[in-house]
Amino acid sequence: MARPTHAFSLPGVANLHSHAFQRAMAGLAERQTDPKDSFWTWRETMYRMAARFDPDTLYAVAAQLYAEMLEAGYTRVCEFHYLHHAPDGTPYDDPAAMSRALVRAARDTGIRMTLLPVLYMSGGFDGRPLGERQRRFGHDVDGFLRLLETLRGEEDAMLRVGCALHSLRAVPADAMRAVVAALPPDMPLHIHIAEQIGEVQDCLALRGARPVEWLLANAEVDARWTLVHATHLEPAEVTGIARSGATVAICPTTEANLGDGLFPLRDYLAAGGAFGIGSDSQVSVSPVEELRWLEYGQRLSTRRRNIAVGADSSSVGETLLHAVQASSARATGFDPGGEVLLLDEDAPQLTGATPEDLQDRWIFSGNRNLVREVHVNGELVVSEGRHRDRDAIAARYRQALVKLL
Ligand code: NGQ
Ligand code: ZN
Repeated sequence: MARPTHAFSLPGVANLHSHAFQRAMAGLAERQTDPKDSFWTWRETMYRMAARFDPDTLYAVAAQLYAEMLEAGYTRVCEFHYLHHAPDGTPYDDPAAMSRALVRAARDTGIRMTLLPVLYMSGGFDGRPLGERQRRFGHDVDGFLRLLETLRGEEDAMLRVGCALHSLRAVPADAMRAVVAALPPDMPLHIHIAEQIGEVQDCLALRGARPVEWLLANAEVDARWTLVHATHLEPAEVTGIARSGATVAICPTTEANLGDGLFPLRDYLAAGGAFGIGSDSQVSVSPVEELRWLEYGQRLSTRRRNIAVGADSSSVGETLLHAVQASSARATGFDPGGEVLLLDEDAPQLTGATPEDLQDRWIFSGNRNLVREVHVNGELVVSEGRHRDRDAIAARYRQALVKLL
């Protein structure tokens, strides 16, 4: 099918950070168990959910999620995948079984995937061993590199394989160096970096520097790197990331949901930094909502309006969407192009839309989904706002959820 050339068409959006399995717990961690509930208590709930998955349920949940992503306008996803082994830590007969479940979900739904197998080795900066619930995440360096090599054999127009380091907490410095040195030079490399104040303090105490500061000093951070949740930054770290050419993956709805803090977008844009967005914990699966809250967070904290604008445009929607497009190829490893959305020209809130205001109207005119068609790599995967296999995928998801819950 030809690429639509149309006044209401826009390029598809890259989702730079996803943990697919967490789709199954969205909305199920919103009851206070202690007045001090935090990211760390949420993480215990998340680990209980993570322990229940097998390749079949992971496939069903990921397929539902990816169909939702396509309907919302995400056309490529970086899957930050660490549920590698059986719950007790024993590898599956096929050590790549969980990875393959995710790849199959992406292929069946028609979303482009950058699979990021995650290296996860220790339970904290002090090098303590993995906790019981973390065992299924773990690898040694050799086993991890073998997994990457196996999966690279599957690459094609719809699949790229990158590499993820879970966090500085979970990857000792020497393992980080060994893995990075062994990677093909063009491979995308993602890491969770500075999401919580607690990890910034632990990093300072045990490595003598803040996480971003430490990474910039101890790795050749460049355009192949994506720093996820670079939330807590000193001014020198803001300019350091911007100068390195790395992309920051900001996940506004998850960062709000988990009480992380606010990324210093205004300073980062002023420094010329690259960024993209991610749906991360899947409390929202919508590029519109991520971008809107990226801007609104800044408005709430500065008490000003129209913050995310650059030298090229005074439009917030255009600036945000342009930035997300500009970082996409480096962060995902896919060339640009071949992913097109068509917005609903009959939607009342797009009445009289022009190329100048279409992007602002898409992002800032409410919650009705305006995506009518989605084309990925020559295939029509969403039409009339519905994924081509929406009903069958949802039926399988419901069965999986009954098992998981
Ligand atoms: C994750 N998610 O790996 O799923 C993390 C939580 C951690 C987010 N940071 C676990 N949003 O960081 O240890
Ligand atoms: Zn994450």
